[in-house]
Amino acid sequence: MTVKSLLLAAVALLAGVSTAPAQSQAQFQDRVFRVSNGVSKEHPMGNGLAAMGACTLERTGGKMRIQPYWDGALGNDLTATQSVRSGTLEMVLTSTAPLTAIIPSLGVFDLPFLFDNEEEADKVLDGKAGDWFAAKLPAVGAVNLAWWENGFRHTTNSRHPITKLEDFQGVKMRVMQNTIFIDTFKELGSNAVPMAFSEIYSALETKTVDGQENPYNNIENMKFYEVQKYLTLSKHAYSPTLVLFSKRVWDTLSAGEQTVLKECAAVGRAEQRKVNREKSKVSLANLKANGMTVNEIAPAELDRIRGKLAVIYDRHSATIGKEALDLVFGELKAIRGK
Ligand code: TK8
Repeated sequence: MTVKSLLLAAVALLAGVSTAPAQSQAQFQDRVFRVSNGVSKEHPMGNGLAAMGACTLERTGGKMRIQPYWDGALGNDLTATQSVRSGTLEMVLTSTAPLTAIIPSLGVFDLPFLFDNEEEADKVLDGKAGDWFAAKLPAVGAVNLAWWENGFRHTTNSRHPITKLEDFQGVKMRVMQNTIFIDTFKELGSNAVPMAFSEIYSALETKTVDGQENPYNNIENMKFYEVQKYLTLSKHAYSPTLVLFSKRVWDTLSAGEQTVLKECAAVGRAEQRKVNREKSKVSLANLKANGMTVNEIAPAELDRIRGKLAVIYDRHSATIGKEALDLVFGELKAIRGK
């Protein structure tokens, strides 16, 4: 080191300015971030978390570890989210639906038949609309690292095939703890019973409820086929998954650590969506192989059901809010070209 550079370093030191190269400032500390899941470890959420965890270990020289917990061991969507908000839990993978009491505008994703396909969902969630919703989370104590996928929801029950609107009449249907889902299934004529995900299997087994609605992967992952005879391919809603991180913990991390988490959550997103969609096809076949009677609803009848549910949009638009509705429907119009 020349005399000149020594003098410059001394001056910088006195001025409190680090002379270390930028990249070494991203000091990675030994971290273990626990993540709560309602599903079991064989679910594609596990593939996403494995990819995300491999990424964080690689990017931090083995310092930052993602530690999944399964089957609601650390709470259900809502209670685990409350733990994340309080800072007693680092992460949770949760559907948006149970959080609408905290952020009402998320209810837009619960509107029946909002999305027609995954491509639309990805474009809306990964674009300015998804960013708009994510920007609301720090105010309630969370940071959304990325949008992952729960998926398109279908209906199962133990009483009879649902082939037409009238078949919903009187069916006791478990729904997520969400006012729009409760209202939707009441409008169809069902007795909507809000319940946490972890309670579904025993409620179906004891006939406390007749049916429930979830993506194929969840129906298989939780073995609902053991206690449900009929699967109707209603595709009545698409559920996004939030990868929520505790803001209290987030604020203790360096900028470098925060960047690794965000970028690795995006790596996990690609893997989780890919496996979720691949597995969804196999899962439907497995449900049939496990004895479920599967039926589709005729297009004309599905239009009739969609028409019946149009009122849900009117009844919940005020709660969701004009800005969220205009944003999502504006994005969908741009995507669909109409
Ligand atoms: C799992 C839940 C589940 C959801 C439900 O934690 O509750 O029916 O579809 O995926 O988020």
